[in-house]
Amino acid sequence: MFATDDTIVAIATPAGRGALGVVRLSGPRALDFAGALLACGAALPPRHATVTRVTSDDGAGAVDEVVATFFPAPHSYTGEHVVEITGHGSPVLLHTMLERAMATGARLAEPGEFTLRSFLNGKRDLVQSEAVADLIDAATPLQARIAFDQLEGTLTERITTIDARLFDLIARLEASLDFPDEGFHFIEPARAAAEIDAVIAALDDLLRGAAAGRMIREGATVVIAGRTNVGKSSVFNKLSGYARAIVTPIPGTTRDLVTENLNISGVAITLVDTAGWRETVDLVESEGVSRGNQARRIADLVLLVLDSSEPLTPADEQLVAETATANRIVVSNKSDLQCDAFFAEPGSSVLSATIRVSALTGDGFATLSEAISRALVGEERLRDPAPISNRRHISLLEQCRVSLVAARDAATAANVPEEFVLTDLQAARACLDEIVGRRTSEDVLRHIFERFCIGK
Ligand SMILES: Nc1nc2c(ncn2[C@@H]2O[C@H](COP(=O)(O)OP(=O)(O)OP(=O)(O)O)[C@@H](O)[C@H]2O)c(=O)[nH]1
Ligand SMILES: [Mg+2]
Repeated sequence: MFATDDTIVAIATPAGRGALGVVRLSGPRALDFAGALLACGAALPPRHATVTRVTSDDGAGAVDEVVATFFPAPHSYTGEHVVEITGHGSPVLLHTMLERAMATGARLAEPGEFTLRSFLNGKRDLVQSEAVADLIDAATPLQARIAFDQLEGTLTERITTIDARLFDLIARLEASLDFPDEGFHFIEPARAAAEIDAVIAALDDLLRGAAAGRMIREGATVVIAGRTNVGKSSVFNKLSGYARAIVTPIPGTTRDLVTENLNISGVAITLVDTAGWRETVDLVESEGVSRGNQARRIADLVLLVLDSSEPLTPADEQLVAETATANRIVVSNKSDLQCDAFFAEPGSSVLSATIRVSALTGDGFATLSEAISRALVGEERLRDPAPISNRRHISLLEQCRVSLVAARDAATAANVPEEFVLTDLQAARACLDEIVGRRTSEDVLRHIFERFCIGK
């Protein structure tokens, strides 16, 4: 099991120089160990910022002026005694404090160990602990908003409500089983089935936004595809905001995959430019084309670029057909040029659904950006993000749903003993317990907290 009886220490601010740096101690002896460093000793009034100094090794002088704050258990981040010492953000000074605290007996904290302790001490559940890491890792304001909502307990509350309904149902079924001879049912099977259906509906409501939530949390891969010279790299550069990829009038300019990380309406996107699609005997180019094909297959969204100044070619048509079932936006580029021939194409329904842009003038790019975020996440979810976004939670909720469906079917079937219904309901509850961390294996906990930074 995890040890929580010792006192841990870490630098809580990022590596490198900064205006301020924080060393944090947590555990039963946090105050003693901090006191050994500070000119004021352990005389830190609770929850007050105390201006003091860090003494030099020999105790004769001082090495930094700091502000120290003592948060007595249980009213601290970890639920244990915590001391935070804020000094100047010099790596040398911060390491001096760290080493001195370790020499006195504190142990260097593992990644995420402060948050792990807060979880083990019941300060926050597993969903909220994971949200701490998500909040720190957030690359867009939308990601941060979802993480903060989860930290505040919105998802926990939804799960707790569902759990309470299951608990109540299980209690009534068990009571019926306890008094078999009376032939009295605390809950009739049909009533139980209806209640299980209501819980399934609540789960479905939660799961409805899961794909969008996951996309916002994890980010999406958007691949630009098209035949040579349609302006893929030009579109890529325009979306990226600078001339990242080489653009020339020569077909076959791009050979490799070129990637750029962007934030489009709050969605973190890895945008990928690919080699123009064509038959070629050039070894380098054909490797590029094959990498482009692979990228297209794993994309969350394909931007298929066409050149609206020219009639469609067989290569265009083949790509249109190939990407028809993918999540796709057809972009007709070069809208600044004469494009009569293109839009006069007979019978091509694709063309009526294209977004017209000009990578040269920037025309149509606002519409394109909106279309990208809408295709990935949906308009509604951008305004009101789903409460659920983490794969672990989603997969456990799906497992929970499977057990509930089995329980409902058992409740409605003739001659299925109530024990069967109960077993499935208990399995469903176990999934919910695992989400919030009431019943989570040590391995899973280790895995979750490993991704935290040191000092959090
Ligand atoms: N007029 C006009 N020219 C454009 C536009 N977009 C791209 N071009 C030109 O089209 C040519 C090809 O552009 P690229 O962006 O290199 O095209 P690509 O699809 O990446 O080409 P490959 O990498 O060779 O497949 C260049 O000469 C660009 O300047 C546009 O919107 N309008
Ligand atoms: Mg290119």
